[in-house]
Amino acid sequence: MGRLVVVSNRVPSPREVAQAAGGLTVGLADAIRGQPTLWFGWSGGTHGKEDVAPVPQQTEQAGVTYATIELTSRQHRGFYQGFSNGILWPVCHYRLGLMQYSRNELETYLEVNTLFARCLLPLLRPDDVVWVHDYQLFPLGAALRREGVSAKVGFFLHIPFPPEQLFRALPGADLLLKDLASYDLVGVQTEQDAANMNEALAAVGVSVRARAFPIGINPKSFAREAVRGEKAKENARLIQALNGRALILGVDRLDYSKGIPERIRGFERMLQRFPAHRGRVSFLQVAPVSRGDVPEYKALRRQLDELSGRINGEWAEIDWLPLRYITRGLPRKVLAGVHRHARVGLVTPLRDGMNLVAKEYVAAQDPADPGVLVLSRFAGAAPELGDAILVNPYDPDEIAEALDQALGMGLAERVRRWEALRDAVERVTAASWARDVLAALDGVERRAA
Ligand code: GDG
Repeated sequence: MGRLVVVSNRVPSPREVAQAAGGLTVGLADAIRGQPTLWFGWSGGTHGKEDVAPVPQQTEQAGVTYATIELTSRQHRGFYQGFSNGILWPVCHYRLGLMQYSRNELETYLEVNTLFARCLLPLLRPDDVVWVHDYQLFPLGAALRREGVSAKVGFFLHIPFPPEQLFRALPGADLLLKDLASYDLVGVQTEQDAANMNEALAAVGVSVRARAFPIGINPKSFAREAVRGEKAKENARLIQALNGRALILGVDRLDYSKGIPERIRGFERMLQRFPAHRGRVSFLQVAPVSRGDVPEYKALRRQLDELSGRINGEWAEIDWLPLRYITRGLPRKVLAGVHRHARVGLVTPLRDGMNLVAKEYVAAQDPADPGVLVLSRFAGAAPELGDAILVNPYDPDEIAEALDQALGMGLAERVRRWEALRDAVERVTAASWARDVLAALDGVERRAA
């Protein structure tokens, strides 16, 4: 295989890659190790010169060349905040009603994809293999072909792909689907996503077919972090504050797809219906703020501030706080340690491409005394993690019953379920995911441009 060219909206800094934080970075860091790689994308910065084409800034570290461009603030607003996060994100998460469609933003989205293609073009070599990531870049393959690129180009969608009828309600959907025809390989997370996308592609007469490549984590390294993290001083303080009470843990970017208010209501329903847990459990929700400048995210934050305040006001005792809610991110090691200490991992997205947090919770457990995963049926991870307690996240009673079941579960059943989950988490890792996608891309016939 030739040089690997990774394209993603944001390019992680070399330091982020070295520390290998999220699943995507870990997977790619493993895949690119020892292989000449160019990583291209947006720097995260903006410039004010509308009429000047940006020049990629390049840095090199450990065999990887990082090439980034800046966008104007108009481009950033329309492409990123607007079309990517205000329109495509809700539609792909089955939330058509939250889409704030604007034709102007669709145009800026297409414009920035063309800009990416033009800026990447001079950096490409004929034998490169290009791997494009995620919903910000649906049209990039077609834009590269228009610039005359004949290299193999693959695409991977990290978020769900909704049913055909839902996706095609998005103005511009047919255009995005037709652009997918320019890729030599289209990968999605689950068989359901592949079926949905293939129905949509067939409806617009595109012959390329999507295939499922579920993403994984690096379970061994997360388990090591968890053992170290449980001993970190932040965790000693948490354990002391819990004073022997069982910990229920939620960890999500503050995003409406993650079902955080629904989950908190499920926890409250548990307190109402199962009084034995009052005073004996504590729920910690870690929810680092993300996309804080998109209106729906601001509204969600207000809603959560109010809900968490009301629940603590109503249920707390002078020596018991039912809910801890943190909108800052925690260091990865600390977080891994908290996962290990949690009796229940509560992962209830309304819809999620995969959800790496569920896999991280499993990897972090103590094999001799593992906790219980409560997982939404609508996470992409659910088909692989069927030995969790699966719930419908829209039903607070189902969440309450699952929490009660999890908190009361005996050691033998916890171990049996956890061993099955651990096998699943070890079966597909971040590295094997990246290898599988690249092997498939290597194996396909180059399509006509
Ligand atoms: C997208 C798709 C798909 C979270 N809070 C903190 C923190 N995190 C880390 C988690 C995990 C990552 O962020 C989140 O990954 P998820 O997969 O759960 O969710 P998205 O960010 O929505 O990711 C998703 C994924 O892409 C990969 O394809 O699975 O479906 O939506 O690694 O641990 N990390 C630290 N502090 C925090 O407070 N350090």
